[in-house]
Amino acid sequence: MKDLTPDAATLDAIETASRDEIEALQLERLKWSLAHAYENVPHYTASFDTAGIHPNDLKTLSDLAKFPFTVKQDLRNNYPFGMFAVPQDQLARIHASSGTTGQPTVVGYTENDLKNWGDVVARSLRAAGLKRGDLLHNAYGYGLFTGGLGIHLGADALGLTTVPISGGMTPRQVRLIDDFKPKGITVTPSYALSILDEFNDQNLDPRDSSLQVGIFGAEPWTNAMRREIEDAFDMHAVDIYGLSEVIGPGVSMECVETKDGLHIWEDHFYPEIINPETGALAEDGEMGELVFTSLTKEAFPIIRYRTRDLTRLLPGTARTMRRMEKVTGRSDDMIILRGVNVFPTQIEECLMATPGLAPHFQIELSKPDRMDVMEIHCEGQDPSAGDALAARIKDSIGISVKVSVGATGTVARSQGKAVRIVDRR
Ligand code: DLL
Repeated sequence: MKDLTPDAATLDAIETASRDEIEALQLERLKWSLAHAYENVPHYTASFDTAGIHPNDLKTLSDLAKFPFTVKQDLRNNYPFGMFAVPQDQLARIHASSGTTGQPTVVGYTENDLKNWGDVVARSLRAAGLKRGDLLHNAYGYGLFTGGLGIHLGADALGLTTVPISGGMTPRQVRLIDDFKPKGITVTPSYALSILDEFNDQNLDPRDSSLQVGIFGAEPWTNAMRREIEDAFDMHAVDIYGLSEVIGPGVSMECVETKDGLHIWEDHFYPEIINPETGALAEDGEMGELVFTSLTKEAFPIIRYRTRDLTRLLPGTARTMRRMEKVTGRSDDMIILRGVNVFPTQIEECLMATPGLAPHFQIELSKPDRMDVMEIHCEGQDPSAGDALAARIKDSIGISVKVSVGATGTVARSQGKAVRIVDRR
């Protein structure tokens, strides 16, 4: 793999600013953001008033903990445009996330918001090793999902040549990678695996492709999966994180030179970690639920939003901004099996460590009598690899599961976010 470390002279000044400088900027912007939300969004006026707190009460960054949380249900209650802080003639764009419960979460952007979003995504793509003139194959879905158009904005801002292929039509994905010779690919890790299979089906060696870096996000994936993908494509694999409610992709990004977790672009998004049960603030380094407050967003300011994503905050390395560890999973995706908490990423790690199994998997939960049963569907040639996986899971997670090893293609493939859990209980 080539060294893709970006030239230090091309970084934004704030990426290497001192902690004092970063915190001074955050405090100034946080005051603005709280006041903006309070004055323009009835939900925040009411929630701050109920909590007996006013934006002027924020004197230091740690005072933020006195403000109420915002949760997904608040956005649902204000569907579709009730959380917007600007009149419609200032709205340049709307996105929405599909949501599992039917009602989408709607978010909006002003021209300025789109500019800032483009800037943080450009910063992210640069951290992955891309620069002006490089060709980018953007296979995140275009449309209401923030992935495709969000990456596109940043690619434009950085001066890349974008192939806006979106998701789906896998044979054509491979064809265009082979013909156009992109340096980078942006795609969910699970869809990257489908593209990988298609390379093999077309008798093309993915290691011979032009790709030098893959920028993977929108769903959890493990370091074991990183090694698998890096080895299969002979390219770097780096992690990009974000969520619609906060802006979309580009909230945080892993640097290609360190691959040690994701630097949060703290000049636009203020992170906190809380204990998900009590809501109490956790120290940096402690695991918990990630909470974000936007510092610059005009159309859709978001205050102390509970992401339900589990991770911890770590000090800066390649950049001075703090890192978040690779997300283990969402609290919603945590399975409690006969008293043991399990995340799909733990299953992924075990699967990757078991020889003879392909990296595709789906977890089926059922309750044939009174006991919960977990069955892992995966793929391989040799059914005995399934026993090895079950033994490994028993050993490392402590739960007994059924494993069924099917032929290639038996596990549902994703073209975007993978569906890891099918709950039939
Ligand atoms: O998935 C934004 C995005 C697009 C990020 C493309 C990266 C690349 P939503 O559809 O609103 O937005 O889903 C957000 O996806 O709360 C996490 O649970 C999960 N997620 C996103 N990135 C990662 C990641 C986009 N790198 C939700 N690792 C978030 C783990 C991720 N989970």
